[in-house]
Amino acid sequence: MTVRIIGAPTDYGQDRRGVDMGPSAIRYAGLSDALASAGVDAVDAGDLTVPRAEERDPDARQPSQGNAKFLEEIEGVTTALSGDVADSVAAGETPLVLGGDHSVAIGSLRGSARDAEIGAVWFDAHGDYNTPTTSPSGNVHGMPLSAALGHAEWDGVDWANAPGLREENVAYVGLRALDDSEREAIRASEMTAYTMSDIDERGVTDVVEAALSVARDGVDGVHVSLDMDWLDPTIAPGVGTPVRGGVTYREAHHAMELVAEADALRSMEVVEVNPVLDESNETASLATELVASAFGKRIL
Ligand code: HAR
Ligand code: MN
Ligand code: MN
Ligand code: MN
Repeated sequence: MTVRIIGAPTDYGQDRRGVDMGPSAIRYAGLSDALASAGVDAVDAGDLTVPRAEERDPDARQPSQGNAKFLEEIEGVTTALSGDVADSVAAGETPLVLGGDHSVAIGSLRGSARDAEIGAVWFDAHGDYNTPTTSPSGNVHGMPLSAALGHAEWDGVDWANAPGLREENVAYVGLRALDDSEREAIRASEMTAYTMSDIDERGVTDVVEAALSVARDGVDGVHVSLDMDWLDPTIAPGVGTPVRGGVTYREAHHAMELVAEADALRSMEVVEVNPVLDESNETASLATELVASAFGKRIL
């Protein structure tokens, strides 16, 4: 397997500067060694060019963009990203996108689904299912799934849709922080949602196996989206929106090992690493370890 590393150093999707340094922090933490330890060949495509947020106005938006901040900038970043992801898949590689905040998923999903039907497993504390209308914050990192699924509020925002992704093939793992309208929308959707309570009751093996089978059912491959705030903040402090009660180190590793075992990985992203908020780059370091497990690293 050849993995193409694509850095997306963007922080337009949320309010806390520093997450744009995520790709550097993850590489510095030893990503290429981690991938080598998984036995895959890695090609580093470098970073996308992203204009600095200080030079842009979050409120310079069209009425059609609702509450969504920096939507034009996010269009630029995710359009470039989706092209690179799609080209990488077409070349027979497995793209690994380094965020950046979770708005990059709009580009990863659209690119991964350019010529295919895909599913997605969303490892996250959050639902990321708000729309420009329902979002309490206006931050697009809380909206990528509704955008990719082409919800009505995104009509006319074609660059954000991933037509090859259907709700029926989306599974959440580890949810624990939803807005009220988001909770209702998830309940009304065809997506499958496993919360932290499900992990408490059923264990991580059962939950992740179920999520993977939902995602891979009848599709060409699976996109794995790993938001580092999925993990408990005691082991992953370097994120912009930490939520207590996340998965442990062992649970996270085992979940990623199950991803590798499923042998359905088409594309992956690891997002929300913010080195400014981190402690000695430990969140970035953990990200590299989890990526290695997802790409097949074994203890023995
Ligand atoms: N739901 C909240 C909002 O829409 C918080 C979203 C936080 N999202 C992430 N990504 N950190 O999962 O603003
Ligand atoms: Mn997220
Ligand atoms: Mn999150
Ligand atoms: Mn295991």
